[in-house]
Amino acid sequence: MSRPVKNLLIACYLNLLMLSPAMAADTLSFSQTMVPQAPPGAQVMAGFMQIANNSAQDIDIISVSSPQFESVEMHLSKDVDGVARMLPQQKLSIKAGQQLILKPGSYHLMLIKPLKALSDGDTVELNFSLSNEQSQTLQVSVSKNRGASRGMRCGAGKCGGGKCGSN
Ligand SMILES: [Cu+2]
Repeated sequence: MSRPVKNLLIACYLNLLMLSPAMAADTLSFSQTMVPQAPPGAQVMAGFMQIANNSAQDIDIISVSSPQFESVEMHLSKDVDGVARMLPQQKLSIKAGQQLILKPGSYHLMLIKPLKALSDGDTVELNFSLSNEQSQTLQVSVSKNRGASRGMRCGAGKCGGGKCGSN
């Protein structure tokens, strides 16, 4: 390898080193976040969002928690033999530079047993633990029915009180 090329490579490498603190910013970025308001007395709420992995490595979300809920699970809605089921996921994997969409009928967060009732305009705090040992916090506002919640309630087989299809 000629010396000029080698020097150039070293210069590039040093540049990368200097850039790395900026790149150490959040591993995941969140957009289109939504927690639809649930009917009074509901014991579960859902969280939808787009999650982009900004890092150069594959990332798993290994757990999610919220100070406002007893627990948070990661679910995948799926048709199993014609029946809509929600399958708990041990993790949500997002490949380097890719994104994962959490939406009704697919992957979503299941917010279980709110410690107090949450309605339109309240904020839900979600804490994500990642496979790279980082954790990230996200604030999502609870929003009134935007259509998605209806599909969720019925599609998920959670239509308590004969409410399914009535709205
Ligand atoms: Cu679910």
